[in-house]
Amino acid sequence: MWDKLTEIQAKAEEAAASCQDLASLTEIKVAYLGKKGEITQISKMMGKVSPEERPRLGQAVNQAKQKVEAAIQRRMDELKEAALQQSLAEETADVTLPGTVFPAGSLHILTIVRREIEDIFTGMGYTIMEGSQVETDYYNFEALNIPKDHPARDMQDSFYFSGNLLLRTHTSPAQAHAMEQMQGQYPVKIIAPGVVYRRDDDATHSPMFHQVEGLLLDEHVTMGDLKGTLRAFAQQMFGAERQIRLRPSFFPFTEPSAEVDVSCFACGGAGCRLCKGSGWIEILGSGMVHPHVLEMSGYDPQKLTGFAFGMGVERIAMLKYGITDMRLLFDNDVRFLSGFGRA
Ligand code: 2NL
Repeated sequence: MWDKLTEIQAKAEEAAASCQDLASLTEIKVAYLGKKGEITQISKMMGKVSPEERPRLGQAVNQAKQKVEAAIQRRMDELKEAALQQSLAEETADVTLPGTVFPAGSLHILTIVRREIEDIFTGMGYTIMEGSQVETDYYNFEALNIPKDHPARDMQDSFYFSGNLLLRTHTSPAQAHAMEQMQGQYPVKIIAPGVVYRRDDDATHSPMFHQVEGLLLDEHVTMGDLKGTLRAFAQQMFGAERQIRLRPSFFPFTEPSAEVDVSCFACGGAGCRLCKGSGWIEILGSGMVHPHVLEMSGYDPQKLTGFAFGMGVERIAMLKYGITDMRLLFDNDVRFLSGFGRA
């Protein structure tokens, strides 16, 4: 039996070592170590040897098993490695094949334009303030000098939750909060971008739209500072050659107030269809902060002055990118929205 065991082990090791593929290696494993395998058979004959010899034979059978298992494993590793090396040598990748193209998203044009406006003013040292969309009557109207009988306060014109709470109709309340928080300290130099709501819905009005307002409070701030600041904005937004002009206007929260026009960027000011022959295009409203607004927010109008302005992001975007129908901005048609590139 001893000789037989030695012989089987040698045969098995030799078979494993010379085996050429994984399938026959599995067959070899079954043939020697399987349920009816040759080595298994020997271990089943244990009863036929004398009790004294049994432990030694048991040990020898186990050792033979381990050796054969190791030989099979070694050969398996060799065959797998060889297969890998062969596939690495044979397989080539065609790097000229077109890859899978995933549709890339892009920013909404209003986001692009809002960021352009923000970048221009942060470049001039302004800080961005985002207020909340739900406001009280006080911050949306009262603190901005909008009297109780003003038409904007009508239910027809604003979205109310209750008598006192409404969706902000402009971003000014964010600035009123900021002034109040500053507790009379200055300078205040902020812009307030964001969404606002009004009860309008037609070809040129959306009930939800976007504004960017700006506010500068300090000693000795003049209308000249206002004009220089807005000219710098207009030139960065619409071209270095642009000029601006101020026309008298009215807002409850500024005095004096002015509409701001930019020289037409389509015709350079000569007059064309875009500027309706005038050479000028209205882009925003502005003015010197009303003394009463300063007072209500804790500032002394004898000590300091300030300017403020506000613009509609939709209007700026439509002008700059030649969009003729505002509804395109809100229809979510990807064929339109993806036309502005830039991710
Ligand atoms: C427009 C005009 C404007 C302001 C907004 C403002 C804010 C505070 C105090 C004073 Cl806290 N003024 N904002 C001033 C003038 C004009 O917006 O046509 N917006 C689209």
